[in-house]
Amino acid sequence: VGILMGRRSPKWNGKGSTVDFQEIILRRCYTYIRVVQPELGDRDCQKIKKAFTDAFISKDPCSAREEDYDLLMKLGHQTVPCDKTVFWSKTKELAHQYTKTQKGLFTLENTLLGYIADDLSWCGKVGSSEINLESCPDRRNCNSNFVSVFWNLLSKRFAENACGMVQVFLNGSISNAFDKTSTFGRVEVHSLQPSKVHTLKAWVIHDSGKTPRDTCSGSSINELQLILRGKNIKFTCQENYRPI
Ligand code: C8R
Repeated sequence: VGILMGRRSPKWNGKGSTVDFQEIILRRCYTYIRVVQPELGDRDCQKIKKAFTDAFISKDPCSAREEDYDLLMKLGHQTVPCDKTVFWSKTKELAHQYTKTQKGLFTLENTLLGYIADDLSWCGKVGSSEINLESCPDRRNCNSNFVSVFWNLLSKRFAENACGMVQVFLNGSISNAFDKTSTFGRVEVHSLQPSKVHTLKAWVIHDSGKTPRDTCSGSSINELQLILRGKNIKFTCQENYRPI
């Protein structure tokens, strides 16, 4: 053992599936529908667990398609009331604090499927019905991995369904508060429906103690403003929301 029978190096660059993935999604599903959002009404958590697992089990982890998640999206469908959608980019903690104190607001993690999947990792392997605990592909291996395709799809649907005034928390302590390669910049902004969304309100947040690196008058925010102008959606920007 040791030298001749050492551990093989992992196949993929990303970390393996979360241990107890199925138990975790089942438990989170029940917590969500019973405790977090009982208003949502009846959902079949066993079915949701099965649909989620069936989406990737036995499949090539680098060939995920949106269709793989069709049934899961159907079972997890949820509407967010107008004026209540909150997006974020590189400000996850802060956005979650905000939706915790301002009741009724929703980040994607405040919806059932976002809540279930937050911070988890998952993939399978061809020719096996097991979850891969060793490693999963990340962006270095392929774009069409199951985790990326899931978040892209869920984020797209979340933004397409938004209505009224929507908000976004951006990080002013990094060089591009609006990053067009992020999920927010690449997927969500472009999925907003001008027929439903009248205003996007951006909050540019500076970490106290750090020197601000981007502001409402910086060029990245200007880029965001131009995209919204093209869609006929009003844009407002404010720095440093504080009462949290
Ligand atoms: N959104 C995207 N990705 C999400 C997510 C989510 O709600 N929740 C988690 N855990 N993740 P980032 P971004 C994971 O770069 O790219 C939605 C994914 O693995 O700080 O702009 C949400 O509605 C993903 O690769 O932010 C939000 O508005 C990283 O975290 C944007 O998209 C993304 O982290 C945030 O995506």
